[in-house]
Amino acid sequence: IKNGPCINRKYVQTIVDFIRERISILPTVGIVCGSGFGKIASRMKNAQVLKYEDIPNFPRSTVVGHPGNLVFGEFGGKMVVVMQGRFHMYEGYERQQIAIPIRVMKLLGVEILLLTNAAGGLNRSLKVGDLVCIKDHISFPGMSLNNVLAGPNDEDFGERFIAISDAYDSTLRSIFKKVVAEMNFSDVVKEGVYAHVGGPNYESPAECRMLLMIGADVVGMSTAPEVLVARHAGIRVFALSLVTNVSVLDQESKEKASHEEVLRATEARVDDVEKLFEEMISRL
Ligand code: CYT
Repeated sequence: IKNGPCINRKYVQTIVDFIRERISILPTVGIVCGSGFGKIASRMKNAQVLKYEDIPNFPRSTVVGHPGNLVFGEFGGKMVVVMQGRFHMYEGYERQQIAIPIRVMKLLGVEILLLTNAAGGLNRSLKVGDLVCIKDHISFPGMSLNNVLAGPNDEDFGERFIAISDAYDSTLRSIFKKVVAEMNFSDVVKEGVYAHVGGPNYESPAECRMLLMIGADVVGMSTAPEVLVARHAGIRVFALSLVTNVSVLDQESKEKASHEEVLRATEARVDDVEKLFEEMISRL
């Protein structure tokens, strides 16, 4: 196992100091925006923006649909920081670098993290546009020593060995479900297991059949590493997948996944997610 940069307390503190010198807002809630979800921040009040490229030691966004901004502001009556654009290992980052923004959030004071992602729908009951509240995950990189937490452990953040049986906070899921029912979104919201794969290619039909067989409902290339870093540091987590395409299980099918399709599907649902999150945050 290679040691990438050690994302220890000192490394993260330099970033936090840089942010604190420029931003007066002290966030308690963090949001990570998946592909095309950057718009979630559009209703924030008194927003202050830092570009990733202007923050020393911070990774850069390289994927279309991931603008690369940290936005601070008021949302749902709370102080919030939004990551417009996330990092994936397939972009070439050392796996430890995925931890940087989450540890920055921790030192800024974030206690609750909401994550979004674009995902393929494996479960045949899922349709494009459905939202899946994640209750558990299967992470192939996580299980195979491409785990974001592998490497020297910084005890300042958390313990070496952590339980993740309660990673997806049941109280936060209940609050979300209540908001969903009250705002009449019940018919498009489900709950399920997220399979995390390395990417960057979309999954093959045989891979999708396997994922379905082992108990996954949706599949994507993100979220699980950030969840692990957040749980390691004691941040409570809520994660939501948007089904941007229905996974192809049959080689003979003419259907094909594409990033354009993913961004189109997100565009159609991002305002709804923004409203649900705003209401959910107001109840935290
Ligand atoms: N797969 C994926 N859609 C997919 O089918 N990894 C993201 C979005």
